[in-house]
Amino acid sequence: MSTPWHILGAGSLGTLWATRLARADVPVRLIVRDATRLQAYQAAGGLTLVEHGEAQLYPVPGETADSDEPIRRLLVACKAYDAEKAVARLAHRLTSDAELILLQNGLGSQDAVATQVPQARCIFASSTEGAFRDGDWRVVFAGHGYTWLGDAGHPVAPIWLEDLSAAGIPHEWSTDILTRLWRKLALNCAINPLTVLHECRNGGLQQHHCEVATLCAELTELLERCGQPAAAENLREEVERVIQATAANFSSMYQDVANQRRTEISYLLGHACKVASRHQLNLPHLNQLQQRLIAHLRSLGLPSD
Ligand code: NAD
Ligand code: KPL
Repeated sequence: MSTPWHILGAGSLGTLWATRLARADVPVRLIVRDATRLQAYQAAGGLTLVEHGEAQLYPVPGETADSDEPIRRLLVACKAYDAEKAVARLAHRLTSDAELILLQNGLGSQDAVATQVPQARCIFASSTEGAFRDGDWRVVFAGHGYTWLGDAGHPVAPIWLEDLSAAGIPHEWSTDILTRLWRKLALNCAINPLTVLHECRNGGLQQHHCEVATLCAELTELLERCGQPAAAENLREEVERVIQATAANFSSMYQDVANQRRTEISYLLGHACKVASRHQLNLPHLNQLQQRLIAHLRSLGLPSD
């Protein structure tokens, strides 16, 4: 039997991957938070994927971190702020040749996870696929996209990419995954906080053209200073293009705030400001944006980290 995929986190992306792998007869196990969640999961009978309006149930076996099967291949599908703790609970089950695929948005959580599991190979991912939960253990496949995977320290692609091909998960092995993650982080920093503060759709930022341009100039400076010149190229033009192309959408951070969910601010704007200060780079507008966003989140009673 081929190596099983353990999926940590039964949320939107975790379910999207688990169900497609299971559909292709790839062995999959779902790791849920605790015994209570496991009981609820077993009562539901599996994970449901809703695609093109049709729901299909996949009876993926579930377990908790306390199960004792060794883990060789782990998809970490938690939010960035949960990843380090969630992986720490599994560290004792990882084999000496274990590989982790880290699906988190932003930067910072990947290094925190890698420090927890020095024996494992950590592969970073950046995804433009979109999914959301419309019930417990149910996910709607909302936006087709692509997932780039890469390992900054080791350019050879892993053999299990063939499982992704079999499962119809569009992907590409990337030798510049850090550049991709920094570019996405910069886009998210230029767009998402402003949509929260101005309470608008992405397209609403066309009324705040100067503010966006000033942020892009500071983000460009940051990317160049921290050794990511390729991620800095024509950033403002791409931000403007994304604002136009996604004008009718609400950004992911806007949606988190509107649904009173914790945001990933520390791994996006917070990470950018932290790295800037490490490089003694003065970026006043980016820092001010972070302060405004933190104050706004606190005023709503939401975590600001
Ligand atoms: P989600 O909140 O839907 O799912 C995360 C899941 O992890 C939750 O079910 C949570 O209960 C679970 N979890 C947390 N700690 C756990 C633990 N210790 N043990 C077991 N389970 C645990 O999140 P998501 O939307 O799937 O996002 C995951 C990551 O992917 C984020 O960084 C997000 O920014 C990124 N991302 C999401 C999308 C999307 O469309 N949803 C698209 C691109 C990138
Ligand atoms: O990725 C995005 C998000 O909503 O998180 C966009 C808006 C496309 C860029 O910031």
